[in-house]
Amino acid sequence: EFSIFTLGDALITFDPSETGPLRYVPSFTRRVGGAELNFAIGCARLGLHIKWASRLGGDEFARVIYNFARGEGVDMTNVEFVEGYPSSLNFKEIREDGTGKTFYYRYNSPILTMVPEDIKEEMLEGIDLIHLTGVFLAINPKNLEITKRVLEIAREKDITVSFDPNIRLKLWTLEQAKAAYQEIFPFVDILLTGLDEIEMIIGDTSPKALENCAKHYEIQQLVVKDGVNGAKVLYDKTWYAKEAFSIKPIDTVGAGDGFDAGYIYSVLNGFSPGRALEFANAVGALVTTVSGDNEGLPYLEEVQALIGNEKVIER
Ligand code: KDG
Repeated sequence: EFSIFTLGDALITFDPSETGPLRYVPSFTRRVGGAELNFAIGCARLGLHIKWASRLGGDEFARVIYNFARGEGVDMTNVEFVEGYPSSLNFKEIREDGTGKTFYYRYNSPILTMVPEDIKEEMLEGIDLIHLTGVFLAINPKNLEITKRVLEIAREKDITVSFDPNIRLKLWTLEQAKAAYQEIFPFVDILLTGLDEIEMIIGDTSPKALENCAKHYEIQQLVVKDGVNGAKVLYDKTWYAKEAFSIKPIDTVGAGDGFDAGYIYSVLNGFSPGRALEFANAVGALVTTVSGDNEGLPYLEEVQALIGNEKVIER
């Protein structure tokens, strides 16, 4: 069994009862979100052992997040409750095409109590891969130090590192994001980025520019996600591409996290680059078919069914 480690903040997600501008939405469904937690749930559903390190508040919502994540099979050993901090909230606006907007109420997240010393070597004992994202970095400038501590231990122990920039311009500026990524990229083996994100970071999406970026930072696999246009990877100086599955999206939030989980599953299981992209595309597509940031994350059989075009017996 492969073991993965991730680190990040969770939110209570409020999904709107109706599509359209948030100001006209009368009611919401209370769910759970957070990029790294979505990734963790995606891994758990695919049968991987996943440790999620985090801090939760001292309120009722914190219990909701804890019980939900634990129920999904996420290893909660490194999750602690901190009194005096309320859980962060995220209200979503969803448009007719399934894309959306995020309205954060995320001012004093419990994860702000985490310090670099909280990252202990033992936490990473037996871990095959560490997955980090830019959301954790965006929450507070000091999270860079925590992330670097994880990366230093990863380097010492020779653990593979994957990273998703997950740019959230509602949490920090592009300049701040770029400065942080510059410090992180040299530690990254697998970069999983949206096409629009890498364009923002390096200002160019031509193959040559991406190849230079991978070379400069010694990134072994540079994966570029482009939604309905599919995904590609620069692997060992060669490009591989796969088109997306055509599926009607209901809620696209969390698709990138699902893609990451699918890609990491594929890497750990030794899939070829083309098969890894196909598998990850399938996970990402399935996420969008269900309302919620992680409810649509598939189990292994569901991914296989989509890829193999198997008929699912409904009744
Ligand atoms: O990637 C999906 C996440 O963005 C969502 O679940 C919550 O907005 C969120 C965040 O920033 O973690």
